[in-house]
Amino acid sequence: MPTVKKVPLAIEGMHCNSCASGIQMVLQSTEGVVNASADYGSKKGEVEFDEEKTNLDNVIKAIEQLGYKATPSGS
Ligand SMILES: [Cu+2]
Repeated sequence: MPTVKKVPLAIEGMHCNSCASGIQMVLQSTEGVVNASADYGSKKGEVEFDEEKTNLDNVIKAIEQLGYKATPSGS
């Protein structure tokens, strides 16, 4: 049974809407990620991933490889 976890993210370093859609695209093509979104205006994002296939560290690393900084946000 898949265990999907949803984590809100605070994302630093985005400077336009295409940054946000770039992050979104890369996350969505990352193994184990079920759904992802990023929003330039609010500097926030959200990722849903299958805990059996990946983990939050991998998701954050994928964002860092693009040159942005992501931290899980409380709400
Ligand atoms: Cu940009």
